[in-house]
Amino acid sequence: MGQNGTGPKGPRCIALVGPFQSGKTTLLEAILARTGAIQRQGMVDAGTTVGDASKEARNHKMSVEATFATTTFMDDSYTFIDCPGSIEFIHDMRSVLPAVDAAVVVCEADEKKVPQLQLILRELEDQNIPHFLFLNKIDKADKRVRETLKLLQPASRVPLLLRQIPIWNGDLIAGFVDLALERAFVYKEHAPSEVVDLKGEDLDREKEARFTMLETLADHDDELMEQLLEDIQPPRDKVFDDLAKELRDRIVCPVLLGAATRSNGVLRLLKALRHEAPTIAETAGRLGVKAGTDAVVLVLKTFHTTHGGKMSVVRLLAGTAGDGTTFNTPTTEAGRVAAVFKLMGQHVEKRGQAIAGETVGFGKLDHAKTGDTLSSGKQAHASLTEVKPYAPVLAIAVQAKERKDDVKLGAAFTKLTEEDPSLTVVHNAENHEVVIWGQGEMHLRVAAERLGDRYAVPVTTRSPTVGYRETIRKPISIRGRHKKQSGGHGQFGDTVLEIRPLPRGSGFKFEDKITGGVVPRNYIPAVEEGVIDGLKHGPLGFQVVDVAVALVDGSYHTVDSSDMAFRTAGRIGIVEGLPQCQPVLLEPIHLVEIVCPSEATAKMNAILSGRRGQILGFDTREGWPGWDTVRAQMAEAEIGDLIIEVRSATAGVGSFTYQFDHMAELTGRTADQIIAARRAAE
Ligand SMILES: Nc1nc2c(ncn2[C@@H]2O[C@H](COP(=O)(O)OP(=O)(O)OP(=O)(O)O)[C@@H](O)[C@H]2O)c(=O)[nH]1
Ligand SMILES: [Mg+2]
Repeated sequence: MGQNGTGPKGPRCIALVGPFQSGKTTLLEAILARTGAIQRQGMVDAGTTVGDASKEARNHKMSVEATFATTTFMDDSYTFIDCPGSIEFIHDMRSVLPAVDAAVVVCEADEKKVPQLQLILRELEDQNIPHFLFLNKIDKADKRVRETLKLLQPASRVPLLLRQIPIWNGDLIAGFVDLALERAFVYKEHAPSEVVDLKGEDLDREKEARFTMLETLADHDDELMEQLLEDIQPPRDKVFDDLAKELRDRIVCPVLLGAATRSNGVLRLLKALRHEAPTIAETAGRLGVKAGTDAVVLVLKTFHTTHGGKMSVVRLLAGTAGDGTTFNTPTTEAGRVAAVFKLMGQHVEKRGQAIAGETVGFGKLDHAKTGDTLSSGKQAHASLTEVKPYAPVLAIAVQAKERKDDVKLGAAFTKLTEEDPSLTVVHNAENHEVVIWGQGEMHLRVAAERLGDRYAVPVTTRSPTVGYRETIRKPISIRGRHKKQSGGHGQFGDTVLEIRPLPRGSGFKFEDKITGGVVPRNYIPAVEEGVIDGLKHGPLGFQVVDVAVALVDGSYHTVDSSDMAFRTAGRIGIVEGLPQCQPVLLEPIHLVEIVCPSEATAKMNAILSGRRGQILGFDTREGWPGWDTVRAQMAEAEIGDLIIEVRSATAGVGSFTYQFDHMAELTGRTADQIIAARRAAE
C-alpha cells in the first residue's frame, strides 16, 4: 500500500502517550482542530482542552486519566486516546494499549525525560504495539535533531528512524523536509504547512539524511539494500511500503517533528497514521480475535458519569453492535448495551450502531470491567489480554467528612476502583480504618478529590496506621482475681497465670496446666477468652504478640463462679501482669526492592540509610540496561512515603515493591515517640 493509496481505510484507534508534560493533550487538541472536530484549538494552561476537561485535570494542569476523542480524517473515523504521562497514572495507558492500532509517543528533546521515555517505550515494546515518535516542541529546539535522536536512542530497543529533518531559519526551525516524500514544507501557524522548493544546502542535507533512513530500512530488506549498493533510487512507493511494513513489524520507530501548540507537523502525522498504522484487521489478528459474525470488544476504560450512569469505553475488534446487543465476558453475562456514545472528552453524544474498528462508549454494561473481553455470541470469546496494575506504593486512610455519608462512601469506593483499577481499597478492621492504596501522592490526591467531586462524598485523609505490635521480654507469674459481692448473687473467679515470651513470629499460645480441678474444666475457655481480650491492648497501647500464657492455678466458688467471672479474672491477670514483663514495641520490617536508573543508585542508598533502612545489596536490573535494583530491609513506618523521595530523586521513574519480612523490636527515642503518639490518640 503506497502513500498514494486513496479511499477509506477503516476506523482507527491511536494512543497518544509519552513522558509527563510532553504535549500529548495539546497534540490531541491540534488534531481535533485540524480535523474539524472542534472550532478552535484550546490550551492546557487555560483549561480549555478536550483532553484535560475534568475538574481534577484542570486543577492540576495535567492529565490524570485516559481521555477519548473521535474525529474524522479523510473519510475515516479516528479515535485518539490522550494518555496521562505521569507514571502514577500509567495504568490507564497500559490498559488501552492492547486495543490500539498504533501509538504516537510524544516526546521532547530533554535529557531528563529519557528514563521516562524508556519506561513508556518498554510498555509498547512488551505489548507489541507499533509506535511513532513525535518530537514535539520543535519551536523551542536548541539543538540539532540528530543530536536529540542520539540522546533518545538508548531509550528504545529498535532504531529511531528520522523521517523528517528540520529547515532552520537562523536559530529557529521554520519547516521540515519529509525524507520519504522528498518534499520541503514551511510551517504555518494553525494551518497546513506550505510546500516549498528544496534547494541548496537543504537539498544536500536531505540527500544525506534520506540515505541514512534508507540504510536503516534496508537492514530488513535485501532488495532495498541491493538498490542502495548499486546506487539505484528506490521508487517512492517502495520506500513508503517499507516504512509501513517495518513500523508494523515493530523493527523501527519512525520519528516525526512538530509543535503541537502551533499545530505544526500535525497533518503529516495524520497522513503517516493513515497510510502506515495497522488496520483493524491486523490489530484483531495481533490480539488473536477469532473470526466469526459475533461482536468482540475490549473494554478500555470505565466511567461513572454523574448523569448517565456507567459507561464502558470499548473498541470493537470484530462484528457490529448497538443498542440492545447483549455481551458476555468469558465467565459471566456483562449486560445489555443501553446506548452507544460517540466520545469527545467529557462530552458524549448518542449515536447508532458501531462497526469493527470503532471506539465507542456503551451504556449500562453493569458487569463489564476495564480489561474485559466481551463478545455477543452464545459462545463467549476467550480473554484477549490481561493488564494487571502495578503493585501500589502509597496509601492514605480515608473517612467521610460527615458520618451520614458512610454508606455512600462504600458505593463511591466501588465506582472509584472500577474507573481506576490501579487503586485498591482495603478495610482494616483492627484499626477501623479504610485505606486507599495507589501509585503515588498525586494519584491518591486525585482519588480523594474524585470522591468529593465526582461521587459527592467529601472525605478527610490522613496517613494510615502502621501495624505496630508489642511483646514482652521477661516471664512472670501473676494472680488474676475477680471478686464482687454486692448483695444477692456474687461473682468469683481466681486464676494464676504464667506469662512468658515466645520466639518472634509465634503469635500466641494458651496452655492449660490445671491439676486437681482447682479451676473447673468448663471455666477454662472463659479464662482463655479473658487472656486474649487482655492481649488486644498491651501496656504500650498495641496488640501483644509472641507470648505464651499458662493457667497454672486458681480457685472457684460453687455459687458465685461463672464464665463471666473467670473471663474477667483472666483479663485482670494479663492487664496487671504485662507491665511487669518488660514490654517492648515491635515494628513491621519489609523487604524493599527499588528500581531506578543507575545514575540515581547512589541517591537511593542515601535515602534508604536516612530512613533506617538496611541495604542488602544492589545489582543491575535484569533486562533493563542502565537501570539498577537496590534491595533493603526497611521499617513499615519509613516506607510510608518513601515513594515521594524515590520519585523526586529519579525524575519520576523510580519505583519499588515490598513485602513483609518480620517484626523487629524497636526501642529508644523513636519507640517512645510512637508510644506517646498512641497514648495521645486514645
Ligand atoms: N513551546 C511548546 N510548548 C508546548 C508544545 N506542546 C505543548 N506545550 C506545552 O507543554 C505543556 C504541557 O502540555 P500538555 O499538552 O499538557 O502535555 P501532556 O503531555 O498532555 O501532559 P500530561 O498529560 O500531564 O503528561 C503545556 O504548557 C503546553 O502548552 C509545543 O509544541 N511547543
Ligand atoms: Mg495530557
